[in-house]
Amino acid sequence: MEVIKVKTSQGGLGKGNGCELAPDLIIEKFNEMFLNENFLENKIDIFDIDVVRGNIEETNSNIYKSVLNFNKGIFIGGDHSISYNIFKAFSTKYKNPGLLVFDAHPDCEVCTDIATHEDFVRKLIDDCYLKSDNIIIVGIRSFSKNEIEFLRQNKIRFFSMKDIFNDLQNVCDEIMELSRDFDGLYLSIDIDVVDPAYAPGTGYPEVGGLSSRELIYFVQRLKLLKNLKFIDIVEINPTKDVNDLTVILGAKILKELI
Ligand SMILES: [Mn+2]
Repeated sequence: MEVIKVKTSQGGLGKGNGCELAPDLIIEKFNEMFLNENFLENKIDIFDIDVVRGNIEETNSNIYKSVLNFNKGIFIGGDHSISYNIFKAFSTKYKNPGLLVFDAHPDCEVCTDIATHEDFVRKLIDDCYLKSDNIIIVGIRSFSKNEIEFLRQNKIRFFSMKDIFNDLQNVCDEIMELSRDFDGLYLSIDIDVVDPAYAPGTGYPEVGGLSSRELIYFVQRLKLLKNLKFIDIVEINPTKDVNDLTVILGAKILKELI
């Protein structure tokens, strides 16, 4: 499997500073792990996207151009704004591309000129790279009025943390069913979907989230989807981490995904 490092926090509005350190540390922990839970020893080929310090436009255009070269891959960020350009490139490859996002937040704030980690989902829709029917958001539990209005107006499907708590397995069944409709599926995992008790190393910790085991459960099922082509893991911030727990969780997710 191709693993692509995207070492930037330029779209993280300051809160993401430090996320650029995550890819190298995650790979380091990954390399210390043995078999995954399916008893497989999985190998990865590592690539790096060229990040231009202090120049988000150039960084973004490098992300877009580099991603066009991949047909499958796991991207390790980085702040969540990277998903904008990765998905934009991904969307050129499919007739009916879908986005499945795990996140504590909908990332649907009113858009800025350049995508940030607070508005990339809305911007993908506004810029017509993503149909609002083709997005599923999972695990949200913190949102602004603006964002809920946007989700409702655009009839965007979401499963809140409350829905998941009530019925984890059925929610997962439903997500699997919905995800099969797309000819290409992109899975984006913002680590803040996990409870900060398990994943403290992130910019906007939100209590009441998934346990690490619950996220692993989702990941182990979702990876069985044949149309799943692109994945990203974002918003891990080693400078805010405790005992490397969040970095280790990132490495574990990577291990289970391959
Ligand atoms: Mn996010």
